[in-house]
Amino acid sequence: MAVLNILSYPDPRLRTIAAPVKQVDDNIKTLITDMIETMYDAEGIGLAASQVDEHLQLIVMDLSENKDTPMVFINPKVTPLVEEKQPYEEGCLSVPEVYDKVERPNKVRIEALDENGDAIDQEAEGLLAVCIQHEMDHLNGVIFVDYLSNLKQNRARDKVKKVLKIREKNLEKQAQPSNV
Ligand code: QAP
Ligand code: CO
Repeated sequence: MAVLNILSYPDPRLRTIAAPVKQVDDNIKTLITDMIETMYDAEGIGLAASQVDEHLQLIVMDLSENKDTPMVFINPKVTPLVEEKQPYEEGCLSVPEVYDKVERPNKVRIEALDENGDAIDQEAEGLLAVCIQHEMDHLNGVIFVDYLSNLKQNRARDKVKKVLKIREKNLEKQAQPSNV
């Protein structure tokens, strides 16, 4: 088990297109376990492999209250079931402390494989529908801030830079406990 490094916006590696998973083998199973651990450690509800610099079509998610129901989607295909789009306030582990509304269809069909290589075919609404579309975007190199105005994208870039700097400082403090 390992907590993986999450790439931050605007890292160009987040623009890489993910390749399909060919076989759900032990390497993929280890990656799935590590991604779930990474998502819980960062207090996220969803994580795409692209965000940990693994360019494979793999998504983990946990929308449960007690964070005890991880979901895995391998080689997902998402089809909108409604034309109408609804706004939802999104965030992203790769864009820390930036949140904004994005409009997406709020009912979709999800076809994928699970962690055992078994087929998933389900209809999703609400947060699951929003989250799977957000994570699918990552596999195609798209980040939620791409849907926002240029002004908001620039602000997001500045904000992430600032947050990362503060986090780095806090890590230095932790590493040097004599500096009280
Ligand atoms: C994607 O995002 C999502 O900025 C998953 O400081 C989010 O798990 C889809 C997070 C909302 C739909 C709606 C973000 C944690 C987590 C932050 C996440 C942060 C700490 C984001
Ligand atoms: Co994201």
